Amino acid sequence: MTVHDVKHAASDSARLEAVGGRLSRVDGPAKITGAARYAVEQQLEGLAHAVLVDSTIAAGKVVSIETQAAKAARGVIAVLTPDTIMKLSVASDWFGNPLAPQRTFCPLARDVTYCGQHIAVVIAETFEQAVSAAALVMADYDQAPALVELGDGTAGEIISIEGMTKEWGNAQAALAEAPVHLSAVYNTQRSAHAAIEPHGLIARWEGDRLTIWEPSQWLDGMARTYAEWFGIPFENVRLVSPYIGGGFGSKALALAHSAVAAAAAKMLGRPVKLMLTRSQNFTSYGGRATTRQTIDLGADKAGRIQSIIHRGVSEVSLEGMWVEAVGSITSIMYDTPNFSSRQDVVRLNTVLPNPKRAPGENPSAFGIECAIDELAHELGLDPLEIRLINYAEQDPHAKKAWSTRQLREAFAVGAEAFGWAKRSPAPRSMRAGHQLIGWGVAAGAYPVQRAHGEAVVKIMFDGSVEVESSSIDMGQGTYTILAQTAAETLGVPVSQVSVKLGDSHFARAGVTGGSRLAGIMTGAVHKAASQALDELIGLALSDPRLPFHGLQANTLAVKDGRIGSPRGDGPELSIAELMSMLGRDRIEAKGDTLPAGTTAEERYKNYTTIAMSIPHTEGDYSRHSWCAHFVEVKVDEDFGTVRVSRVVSALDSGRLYNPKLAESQWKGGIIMGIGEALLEEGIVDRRHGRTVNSNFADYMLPTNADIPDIQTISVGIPDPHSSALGGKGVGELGIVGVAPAIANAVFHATGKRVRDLPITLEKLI
Ligand code: MCN
Ligand code: MOS
Repeated sequence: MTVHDVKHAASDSARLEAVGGRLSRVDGPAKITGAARYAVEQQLEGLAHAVLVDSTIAAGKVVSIETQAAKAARGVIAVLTPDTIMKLSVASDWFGNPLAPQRTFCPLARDVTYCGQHIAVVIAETFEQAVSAAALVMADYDQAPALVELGDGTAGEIISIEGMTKEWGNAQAALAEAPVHLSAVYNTQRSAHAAIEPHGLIARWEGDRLTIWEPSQWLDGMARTYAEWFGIPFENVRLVSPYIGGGFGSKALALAHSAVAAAAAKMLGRPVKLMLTRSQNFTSYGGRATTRQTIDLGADKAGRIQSIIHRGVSEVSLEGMWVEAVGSITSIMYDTPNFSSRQDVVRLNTVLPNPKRAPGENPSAFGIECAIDELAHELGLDPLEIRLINYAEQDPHAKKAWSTRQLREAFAVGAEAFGWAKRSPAPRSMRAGHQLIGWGVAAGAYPVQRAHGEAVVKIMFDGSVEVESSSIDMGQGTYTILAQTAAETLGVPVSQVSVKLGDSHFARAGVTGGSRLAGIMTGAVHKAASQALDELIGLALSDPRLPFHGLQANTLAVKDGRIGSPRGDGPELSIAELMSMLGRDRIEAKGDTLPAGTTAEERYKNYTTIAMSIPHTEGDYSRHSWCAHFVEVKVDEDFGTVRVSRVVSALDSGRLYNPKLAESQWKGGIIMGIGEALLEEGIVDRRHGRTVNSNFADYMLPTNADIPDIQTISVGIPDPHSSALGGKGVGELGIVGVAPAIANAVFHATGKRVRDLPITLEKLI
């Protein structure tokens, strides 16, 4: 290698490693070699194993629980029931609002509200002994009829969610006057998160200090919940979650099984490990709720929308609240002078549903993006053209300018790459032998959710850099983008940076949800690293023993791990040499993005609740990520089997911190959308309210053979209103709009409009 080659190679790797470079995951080798240790792989002295016993009815009372045989079984330490497990305090909600503080919380149920609810737990010396003894626990029930179906005669209490009502103009009158009408009902199914790593935890008490090893999307929020359950100070709880095998929204909260394990550990004075079985991962916590939405569209003959009336409903459990907000993007996709949207929930004997990747936005897109396709067909317009005719130049609901909206570009670039111009408009007009070919398009959006973040950056004596945050990486790429941010800000190679995440004793972080972590944490690390660098440069300039002292320079720069004049002339030292000459073992800076004057209480709230999240319409702008999916399907004319044969998606997530990882995120979302459109469905037995396909054999997920080549194209531009470094959300955007794009393609292929997901073959033949 010549000097020129070395310099060239250094600048290539600097580009790769800087923010915006396509660096491969820095945690990849640890995962591939097995060195990455997941939370519940922790080996502890004296560990006991807990196995849960679940209700086999969906509604009624546990009259008695027979535990004698289990207690007498080999290795059993204890069998706990609702009568014998310790009672906890009721924890506050996502916003930190206290819930029924006068009541106690029993994590094992006597009054059963869903099938699979935990009613007892067996703790034994080994896992096998606990499994075998749990099978000996027998419960007697007084069974009541279960409420299982959204919108049928057996449905439970209907609650109107007033805060989600959106109205402007006069939607009813405008609909009546519009020359063109469309009215349709769209249904989306219950679906599971299906993360590879199951839920579970290890709980250990030392006096009144609790350590929990548990996969978690929100260490600080979960630590707050444990502290409130057990009435101990927040600081006494430590959550550890260095790697996570997927969460998709399900791992943000401590759940009933978490409370059982922590209570058992306290009662027994031993660390306890509790893992949910694969089947319990379908029944112990909710997936995406079943939804139904009715859409009425009124338009003029040219296809301009005059009115949208939207009514949505989602299922919820008898206790607790989770709203799958199906009207969430209905109000922003198209320009309309008149609009009305309302949301209800229906209480059923089901487990409390959870957020799952783009909760609300995803089913919301299924309604509006199918409806606009139906309207286009009725008017003989191209589905792309009708979207441009109704293009919203500003947020029609908030009446604010978009921060950035590259959706027109997404339509244009996506259509070009897909070859949309070659589409023949009539349904059933494209085929290859026995296969009907359909081309469909749909758009999607996801709001930019923001909050404040905190990070610690340490420059060490040997020139290495450590970044610490209690935020997490469940596969999105947090380790990598934070290493890139620190490396770029400090001017050191990524190989010198180690990022430590997943410990609640590190600098605080809020929930990893709403695709907000990357924007928040790159901002916090950039700030902390800048502070550390300023300190380093300040020391280097002011210390008379150093060669920079006589230069009278007012600043220095660090490049490739070496500090010197920004012009590249004069003396130069490695960071390690500089630290040694300064006699320092580290320079440490804690940076946060909170406004000056933030109180300690607000700070705590910012990280342990979602009460301080900044609305996406704050100030002068409405902030969202945008996308357009173009899909080709092949439908077998005789059998009705649907194959997705091509996907081209153009997406606007603003500036990308790492395009390689962002593309992988988008593709993950698109694959999940294909599963939702064609395969996934949590099937509930209507007689007993029991989930019947609670395993990976019967719950259909897309595998490699179901997934075609997916092309993703970034059309984003830096958005200064959305984050410190100009990025918008990536993680959830990809799934939004996939299912309607596929449904629209299936209509184009077959002439059949399927408005109920998943689109299975019996709906087509
Ligand atoms: N990114 C980027 N440029 C941006 C924004 C993000 O390059 N402007 C890339 C980064 O690699 C970043 C990743 O995309 O690590 C995701 O960033 P962001 O959109 O901020 O999302 P979060 O980090 O907050 O991750 C949460 C999000 C959510 S809410 C769900 S649900 C989801 C998702 O991420 N669950 C996932 N992606 C997942 N990916 C995996 N592998 N597993 C899950 O459980
Ligand atoms: Mo994502 S569903 O907001 O964790």
